[in-house]
Amino acid sequence: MKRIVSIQDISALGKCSLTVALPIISAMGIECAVMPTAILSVHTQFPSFTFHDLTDEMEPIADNWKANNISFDACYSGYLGSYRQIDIVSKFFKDFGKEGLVIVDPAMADNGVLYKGFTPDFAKKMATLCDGADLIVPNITEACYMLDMEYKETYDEAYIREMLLRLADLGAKNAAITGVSFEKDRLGVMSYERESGEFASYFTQRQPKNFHGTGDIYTAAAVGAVVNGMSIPEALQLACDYTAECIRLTLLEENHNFYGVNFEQATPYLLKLMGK
Ligand code: PXL
Repeated sequence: MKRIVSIQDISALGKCSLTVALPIISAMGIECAVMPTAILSVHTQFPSFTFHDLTDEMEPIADNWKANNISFDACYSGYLGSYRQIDIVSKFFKDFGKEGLVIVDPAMADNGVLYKGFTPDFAKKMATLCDGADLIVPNITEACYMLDMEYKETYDEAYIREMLLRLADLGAKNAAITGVSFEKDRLGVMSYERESGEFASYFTQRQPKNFHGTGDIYTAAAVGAVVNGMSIPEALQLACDYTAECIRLTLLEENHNFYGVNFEQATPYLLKLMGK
């Protein structure tokens, strides 16, 4: 069986990071190991939350995995809770990413602003983690913070293409930007492969509302799809379709959560997309 390690926080309630990565990757028939970066009562989009940093646990866990001869088909990082974690994850990728894929989701911002607790300096340091990655999947806001580019609400394809080229210059083999929209009712992803110089894009019907945690769902599904043998553009498409379906199902519920989407009941659709 293939094995992925997901490096991000546990928001104990809130349907993001590890509480979505684990079930999604498991449902895709892949073992999912976890390296928790912090434990929060709820994610930081709630009015209040507790936060317990787990930086000190990460190196001992990695050392123990080394002692136990563990390897991964993919290592992927999401929400990191401290500056030091960026160096720890960078070393982790060097140690464990040689035989597998390295994927970075620099989960730290959306809608033009950084999440609570992050600074522009943190974003610059996160950019260093992209060097050598097989794939990075920032949204537009995260890309702007990492690249020092102006955040625009309205933009054209040239703006996204320039952003992708600059993301690739950070050292990533493939760069994808999520949450891209060139037409009012279409939303999706645009990507760039450095070696071939090829761009790809994929859009689905834009759902009438945005939800928290969708970036984490997107990345988990994309990583699972690549590890299951899809090409990166195919995996980015699958993740787009799956995330859109999660939002659609959420909106069917009258008193739906504000904090996360119905990814659970979209599982049969995810498996259908995987051809299972
Ligand atoms: O979904 C991104 C995310 C992950 N983890 C934590 C968050 C957020 C977004 O706000 O607060 C703790």
